[in-house]
Formats: sequence, structure tokens, C-alpha cells
Amino acid sequence: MNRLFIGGVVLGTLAFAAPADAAVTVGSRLINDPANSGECAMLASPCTLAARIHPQDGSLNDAGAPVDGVVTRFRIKGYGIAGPATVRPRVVRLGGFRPGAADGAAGATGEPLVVPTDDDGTDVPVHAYSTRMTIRRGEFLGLDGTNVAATYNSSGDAFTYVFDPGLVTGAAARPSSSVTGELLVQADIEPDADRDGFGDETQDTCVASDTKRCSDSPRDTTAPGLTKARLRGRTLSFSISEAATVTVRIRRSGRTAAKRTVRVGAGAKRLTLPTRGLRRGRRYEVRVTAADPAGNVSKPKTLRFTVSR
Ligand SMILES: [Ca+2]
Ligand SMILES: [Ca+2]
Ligand SMILES: [Ca+2]
Repeated sequence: MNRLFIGGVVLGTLAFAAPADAAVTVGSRLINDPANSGECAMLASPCTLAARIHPQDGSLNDAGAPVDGVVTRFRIKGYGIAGPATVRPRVVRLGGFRPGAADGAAGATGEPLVVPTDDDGTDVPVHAYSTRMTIRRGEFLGLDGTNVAATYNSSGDAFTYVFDPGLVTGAAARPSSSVTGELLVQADIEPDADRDGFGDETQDTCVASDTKRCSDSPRDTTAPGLTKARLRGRTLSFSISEAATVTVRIRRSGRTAAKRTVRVGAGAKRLTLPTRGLRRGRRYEVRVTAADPAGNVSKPKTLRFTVSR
């Protein structure tokens, strides 16, 4: 438990162990003021700062998030350089640790946050924001953006990886560009037992269902059932279990030669294959898939077809 700490510790009043299903607070203790002038400000593009270690009294937090859940509050101790700075909170998957570098891939991100500028030069305040980002055990906290000062260096310690340019959702992991001091960010992680992406304590009014409200209909997670697919001449017939967008691709040697997309309701259907551009006498593969409005895609059905006329 010494790798995580909770709100009472941050406030300096009381240390207590959180029950397994309660919110936890992870990240920097936000004790020091930023001492750098904004790592991303020097770069040509906004970068991602990914915090691996947040130094604490005698222990280091380098295992990432201790639980699965949703980040519902995100705090930054920092200021915008030469005006308010817009940044995004970011979850980062770090791995491949080696001296001075690591590999990073983008996890979830939240809505942009505006960090005010430091107008009077006194102690930098902690700015707290409501947000909603899914985080998994072992993932790390980060920040996307530029022109924000939010890192603290203690005798050259390197606790945060810099990715320049910033990490992009869906892209493969890649090596960090450089390292910097402690990233002054902190997050409250609430459980998300129903995995709907809403924190179960303050965001989710229906923890018994994978929707935000109990009155919402359950999410559709079932792919359309595509059955009885037959070809007679150029006529394709099939049966489908729910309303869907059906895509028919006519392929040869792995390349799509013709394609047709139709929206259909549930039940038995027929449609005519597109043959424009196909060569007579050649044999083609007919690949049929169906996607429902929620984006669930059926397993493909594959048939064969020879162009006769
Ligand atoms: Ca939830
Ligand atoms: Ca729910
Ligand atoms: Ca469905």
C-alpha cells in the first residue's frame, strides 16, 4: 500500500488505508513549486509528459496506477507561460524501461484544461479539474500540451519522460525523446465496476448497469448474426438478426474489385452483386459483413462467385 496514498495523506492530517473498492489518489503530492520553464515550450510541437515516478517521503511510486478505474479529478500544480495554457490530461502506457528512456503509448485522454498564468509570482496554486478518463492498473499519468510549467527538478532527477511530438491515440508505443523532473499532477481514481467509463462514486448514477443512468437502455454489445448466406447467379440472399449496414466486397488476390453497402432491417434479405469492373469468366471471393448502429461487426461470410455475363 505504500505505493499509493489517499486524500488524507495529501492534506497532512491522517493516513489510512482505503478499502479496495473506494477511490484512491495517485500521483505527485504537489508539495514543490514548478522549477522548470516548461519542457514542451522549447519544442516545435506540443509534447506528452509522462510521469513514471512521483517522489514521496522515502518511497517512490513507479508502479503506475494501483487499480483499474476512472480518473474523475485531475490536479495540476503549475502555471501557463506567458498566458493561460491549454493542456490535456492523459493516461500513458509506459514500458521498456532503461536508463534515461522508456517506451510510451497513449491511453485515454480527457477534455482540455486551462491552466492560469502565474500573475503574482508567489506560491503556485494547485488547480483541480473534473474529468473522465479510464485508467488501468499499471498505467501512468501524463499531460499533453505546451507552454505550461508543471515539473520540479531536484538535483537533476529524471522522473518524467518527454515524448516529442506528443503521443497519439491508437499509435504504437515509441521511445521517449528525453527526461525531466517530477511532473506535478495528481488524480483521483474511482472504481468502475460496471466498466461504463463513468466513476462509480460521483459520475455513475447506475452502478448496476453499464450505462450512466438506469433509465438508459443497455448498450448494444452484440454483433449482428449473419446466417443463411447463399449465392444464386448474381443474387445474394442472407438472413440478419438486427438492423445493420451490410457491406459486400468482391475480392480477388486480396484486393477489392467491387463493393456495395446497404442498410437493412432484420430478417431475410436479397441483394444483387455489383459486377461493374469485373472480368467475365473470372472467379472472385464475395465477403459479406454487417455492422449494427453501435459499431458491432459480424464475423464475415465468404462465398465464391464466377462472373458469367
Ligand atoms: Ca461505472
Ligand atoms: Ca453505470
Ligand atoms: Ca447489436
